[in-house]
Amino acid sequence: MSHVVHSACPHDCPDACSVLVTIEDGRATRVEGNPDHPVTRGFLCGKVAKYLDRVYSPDRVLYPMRRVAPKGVSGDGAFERVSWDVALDEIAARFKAAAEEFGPESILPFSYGGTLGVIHGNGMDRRFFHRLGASQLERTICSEAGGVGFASVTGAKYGVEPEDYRFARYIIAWGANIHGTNIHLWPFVEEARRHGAKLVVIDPFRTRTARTADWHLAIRPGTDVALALGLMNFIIGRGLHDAEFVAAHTTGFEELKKRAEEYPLERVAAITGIAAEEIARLAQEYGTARPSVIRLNYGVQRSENGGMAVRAIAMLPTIIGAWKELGGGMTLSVSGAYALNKAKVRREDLMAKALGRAARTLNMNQLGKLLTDETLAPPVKALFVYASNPASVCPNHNLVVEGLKRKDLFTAVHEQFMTDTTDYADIVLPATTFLENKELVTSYGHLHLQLAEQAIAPLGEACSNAELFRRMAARMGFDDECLRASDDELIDDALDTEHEYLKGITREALEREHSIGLKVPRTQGAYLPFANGFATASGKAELYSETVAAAGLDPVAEYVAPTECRQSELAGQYPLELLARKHDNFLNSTFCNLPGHQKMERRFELQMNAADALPRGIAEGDLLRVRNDRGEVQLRARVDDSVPAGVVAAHLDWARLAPGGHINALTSDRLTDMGRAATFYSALVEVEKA
Ligand SMILES: Nc1nc2c(c(=O)[nH]1)N[C@H]1C(S)=C(S)[C@@H](COP(=O)(O)OP(=O)(O)OC[C@H]3O[C@@H](n4cnc5c(=O)[nH]c(N)nc54)[C@H](O)[C@@H]3O)O[C@H]1N2
Ligand SMILES: Nc1nc2c(c(=O)[nH]1)N[C@H]1C(S)=C(S)[C@@H](COP(=O)(O)OP(=O)(O)OC[C@H]3O[C@@H](n4cnc5c(=O)[nH]c(N)nc54)[C@H](O)[C@@H]3O)O[C@H]1N2
Ligand code: SF4
Ligand SMILES: [Mo]
Repeated sequence: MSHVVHSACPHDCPDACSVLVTIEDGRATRVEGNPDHPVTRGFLCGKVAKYLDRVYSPDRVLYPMRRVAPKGVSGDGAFERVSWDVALDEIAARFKAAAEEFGPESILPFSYGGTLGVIHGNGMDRRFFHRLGASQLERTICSEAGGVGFASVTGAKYGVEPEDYRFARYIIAWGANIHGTNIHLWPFVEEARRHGAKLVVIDPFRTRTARTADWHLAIRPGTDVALALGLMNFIIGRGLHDAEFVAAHTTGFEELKKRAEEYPLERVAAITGIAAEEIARLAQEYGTARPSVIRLNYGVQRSENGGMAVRAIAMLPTIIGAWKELGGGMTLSVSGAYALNKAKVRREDLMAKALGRAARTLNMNQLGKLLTDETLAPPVKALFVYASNPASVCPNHNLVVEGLKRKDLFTAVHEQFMTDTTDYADIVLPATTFLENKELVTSYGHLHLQLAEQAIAPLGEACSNAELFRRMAARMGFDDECLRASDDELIDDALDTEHEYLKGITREALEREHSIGLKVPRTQGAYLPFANGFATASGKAELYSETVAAAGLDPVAEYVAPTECRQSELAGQYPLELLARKHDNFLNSTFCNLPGHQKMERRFELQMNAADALPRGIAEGDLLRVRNDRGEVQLRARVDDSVPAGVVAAHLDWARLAPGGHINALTSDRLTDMGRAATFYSALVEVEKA
């Protein structure tokens, strides 16, 4: 007897796939992409197609564990199995002790993208930590610079939906590895190309997307502001902009025109490393092709000036009026359309109950600093990690490890596997995978809200995030009713809104239909988010922004070189720009430990251009030392055409699996110009044979 359950993938990926799970005798025997879902269209990525290897892996953490060996020691004998009661009692006791001596803000929750689900990723956990009065985590490791930059022009994270890419005739993938990180957009791009669309990729790395594109421009990292201003200078100079749209829907065009004039082709070529003729050709084509769409993913904004880069790029579709046409405009994220009642789910008001005010906010990108800074008051004495692997994914890794090793720091980790982070945990708690949970799943890449049904019972003693924090609340003696809410009640709270985009979407409707399109405004079926105005206070796209000026930045846009880039003083010592990228077949640090997934990747290599390898006497396969002031890593040389001269690239993996040290030992915890986000792609290194 087998049956099929509708689930949805809540991993940190724009595609948020509809997943069909076949169940036989209580065991999941097959996962597939739902053929009826308008974006999933019957296939899954290579990572999740093999998801059952993860769910039923012999390495799953299935019981609570307590450390018996010193921190940093892992493997057999490092932990002993304990009961849930013992584990929760110990956490509660340590939390109470920390709160008594240093106040509850000495406790820090740390979570990110293990699950983006509404109730397990951002639901009961928030309620619990708000009620506790713990420090708040500034969750800006991924998308905040771009989010702020984009909204500074348009007012909200709305954008072209994937289904409409088929209508575009000019597509720019700008810092967007569609093939690797957003595969369900690809069939729509291909459909457009069959109808004559041109695909241009702007990326320093020759990704799979770049290799299959019509044109690849290998831009120098961190110089996109200059390219965008240069393109606008050309477009405005030739009168290719849409004067009518600009007049009706923007403010600050004259200021922009003046600023752009400071970016003539030759100057932009010198900054970006792209030939002047190519910039002119791109401007001419983009300025005249209709409809045109820019897929801007998050690559551009992992640079120190990433907020301004996204702001400048967001002006392009605006000045040419691309937003007016079906298949025209830009997509960074469409998450703004998910107007759920987040306040009701997260209950920030509970902080007042604990503290009489809002708790302080600590930035996740600077975890190492936070844990080692002796002046921080109160200090962080207890850390609760869930849905994240900070000892792998955080920049300035060596400092993170130094902090996690602190003997007086208590660390609890809720995980599916023993990871880099559990290597420093005092207590490890077993977490479910998404097949074991019911969940409300949004997306930052499409407009279909989904309800994932629980497909299988939790394995071993694993429990979901929401259940974990219900249990924690009870242990701490919190009697608030909202801390006992069931998964269904949390879903109902999220859907409790009058917002027009969610009209008629109830839990019952989702249980019946599994996936329901958001009720965004449509004209003859077409969703054109900014055709008739923008979501800013003025209703206009702000090419000149007082808010940006108030943040101490140029109110229009201006190229400011990152502190670590080839034009900087540091470049004398460390002349190469490092891109510490994601693997196409892992999801950040997720899947790195699974043998079947490992087989799909070449790992622990440094990709470099012959122009940089030859003068250093480096040949393919050589063992290399890659270093800067923060750390040193050993990797094997791979000399190929993936990167231009002056750029080297490596990939994120698990620190505990990296034979020559972890790549994030080289990345910086400096923050971006907007949004206080991470700067993974602004790091200089030097390379030599080991
Ligand atoms: N397979 C897979 N899929 C994933 C993930 C994964 O790890 N693996 N991660 C998920 C997550 S968390 C996210 S946020 C999304 C992100 O998805 P993407 O936004 O696609 O993320 P990145 O791969 O960081 O960056 C995209 C591209 O930007 C390029 N880039 C770097 N610096 C610059 C620059 O200065 N200018 C320009 N123009 N390009 C630059 C990089 O070389 C990279 O190819 O993907 C999600 N999907
Ligand atoms: N060098 C470098 N570093 C990077 C990046 C990069 O491109 N280069 N990308 C950055 C980006 S964009 C992001 S978003 C971050 C991502 O950083 P993280 O959000 O930490 O992402 P993952 O590495 O996927 O780790 C998620 C962990 O959560 C666990 N998990 C999954 N589901 C659940 C659950 O339901 N409950 C619990 N308790 N645990 C669960 C998984 O087993 C996994 O170990 O990494 C950042 N770090
Ligand atoms: S990781 Fe992304 S592409 Fe893969 S199944 Fe999940 S949502 Fe789909
Ligand atoms: Mo991310």
